[in-house]
Amino acid sequence: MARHADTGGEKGDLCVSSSGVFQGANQDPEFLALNPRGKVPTLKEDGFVLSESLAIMAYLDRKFPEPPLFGRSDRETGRIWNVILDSTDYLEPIGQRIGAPIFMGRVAEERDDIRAAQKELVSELQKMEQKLSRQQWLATESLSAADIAVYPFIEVLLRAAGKEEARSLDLGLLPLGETYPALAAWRDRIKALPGYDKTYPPHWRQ
Ligand SMILES: N[C@@H](CCC(=O)N[C@@H](CS)C(=O)NCC(=O)O)C(=O)O
Repeated sequence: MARHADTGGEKGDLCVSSSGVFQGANQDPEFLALNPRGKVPTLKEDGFVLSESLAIMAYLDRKFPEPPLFGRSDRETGRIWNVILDSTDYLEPIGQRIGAPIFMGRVAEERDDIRAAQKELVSELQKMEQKLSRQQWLATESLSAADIAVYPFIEVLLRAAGKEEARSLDLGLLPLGETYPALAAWRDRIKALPGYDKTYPPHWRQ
């Protein structure tokens, strides 16, 4: 079950349990002993166990300070957290209102709420698009924890948009570059990072 992954090649390797999570391996007693919520990522290092992706990122940043993921100055750190919290408090819940019904085959039942969430999503994505048409990364002049935290929300949305269930919704997300060229270019920059392939969920390749 344990799989080796890393944070982009520059922060050193860590061991996360990820393969098999969607086949139920995260409910193994061995895994639940590490993380009773049965969630990935979960990090184990010489008996030290940590869950929650942001906590793991903060830990790795402290352990491998170069390049810093949480900023080189007070203002950078503030901006990075601003982007992270904007995404966890707003973008992620909006994305879930759209993605969950698609993945769970409940589009017909939840169509009204999906439509409402779609409007909110467009507003969030347009803000990102405007920002990324002026700068390469979301919070600072180089890759930061903000980009790493936001990226999976975008990727899950795109995966949902590609599902048969999403066809009737006209989400306007595919191809991303047509509506959001700067966001698409940012996504390409993330995908080109060293180690990206190792972080890609194995079951998404199937
Ligand atoms: N807030 C957590 C979310 C973790 C999470 O939801 N992980 C998902 C995969 S992205 C998971 O483990 N799902 C398996 C399950 O819930 O059974 C974090 O950022 O680490």
